Order: sequence, then structure tokens, then C-alpha cells
Amino acid sequence: MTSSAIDVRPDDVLLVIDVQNDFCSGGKLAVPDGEAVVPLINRIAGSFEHVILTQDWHPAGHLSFASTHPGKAPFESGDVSYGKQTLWPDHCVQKTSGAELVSSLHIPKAELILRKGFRKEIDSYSAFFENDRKTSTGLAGYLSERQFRRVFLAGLAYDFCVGFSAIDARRLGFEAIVIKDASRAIDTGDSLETIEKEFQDTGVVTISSNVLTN
Ligand code: VGL
Ligand code: ZN
Repeated sequence: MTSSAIDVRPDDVLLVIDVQNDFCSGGKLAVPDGEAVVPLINRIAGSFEHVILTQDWHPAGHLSFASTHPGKAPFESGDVSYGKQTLWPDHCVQKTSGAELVSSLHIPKAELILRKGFRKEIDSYSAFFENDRKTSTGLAGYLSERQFRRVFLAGLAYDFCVGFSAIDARRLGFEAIVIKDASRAIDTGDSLETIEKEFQDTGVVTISSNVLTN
């Protein structure tokens, strides 16, 4: 966690991860206090010239759903072609209200909405690579062509899609800065400790939104 002031630059981009109804109270995979990130993200977005939103976007019967694996319950682990996969309640099914971005998220200037997890047989936590760690979403190419250098991240969930995206950004050579108070965690098993250890190992920085200046 760094506490020195960070001046937001024109070649910075804010990635707002999966601020969708199903990850908020009353949703299918509600992240504790998930909706609390919305007003903060709306405010932070004002400091950035460039904002990208992501949307978890699964077909019905998706491989990450426990309901697809007979005898399995949500939050258990399942064996899939690319290794272990946490199994989830059905969530963010394409064209359902749960998959919609939270209506109070107000970032009209967002330049791109990137959907991920749309392949029935592969989950995708990261906005860069799907969970087989090989299939690319194309976001790295987009960011490089747009000449963005630093990726700031906020949203849901800190220990899954925000965290995996930050680590991949770092591995791809971008600076990756997670705005911790504008994120919330699912916290299942050792997910929180694991992600924070990986932040340290890969050089992902975490900050509080109050250090951002512009
Ligand atoms: C997410 C679990 C399953 C996330 C998405 O957005 O963090 N987590 N699908
Ligand atoms: Zn998902």
C-alpha cells in the first residue's frame, strides 16, 4: 500500500471491473457491501480522462456454475479442462437484469465496455486472459495501441476479477494500481491472502482513493 500522492495523467486508464447487479446486495453472487463502491467509483472516474468498464457475461449453463456440475455446491472447487475452478452460483447470465451494470454507476465517458466469460467452457476472472491463462480478451492490444501506461483498477471483486486483472496487467508490463477502498472482496477460502501475496510478488500496488490528485 503506498500513501504518497499520485497525480493522474492523460496516459492513465481506469478499469472499472464488473460493477453489476448480481455482485451487489440481492444479487446472485452478492459481494459483501459490493454496492458501496459505486459512489466512490463515480467520483474517482472524474479524475481520469479514460475509463473502461468490464462486464462478466456468461451464457446459461456456464462451466463456472455449480449447477452445471451434478453434486457440486457453490463455492466448492471443481476439476475442469484447465485445472481447478471455483464453482459459483449462476450469475451474470447474458441479457438478465443481474448481468446489467448497476444503474447508479454514472460514467458516461467510459470508452469501452469489455465483456468476458462468454465462452461456455472457460471462465474469465481477468479482463486480459481467460482462466485457461491462454485465451486473450484482446484488452492488452487495445491498451497498447491506445498507448496507456498505467492501469488503475476498482470494482468487484477485489480477490477475483479485480485482482486477476491487476496481476495480468503487471505481467504484461503495465503499471497496475488497485484502488482498495473502491473495491470489495468475496473472501472465500484463502482467496484474499492469495491475491495479496500475488500483488506483492508481481508488483501490483494498492492505494486508497484519497491519494489520487489531478
Ligand atoms: C467474479 C466470481 C465469478 C468477479 C466473476 O467479478 O470477481 N467472481 N465471476
Ligand atoms: Zn463470473
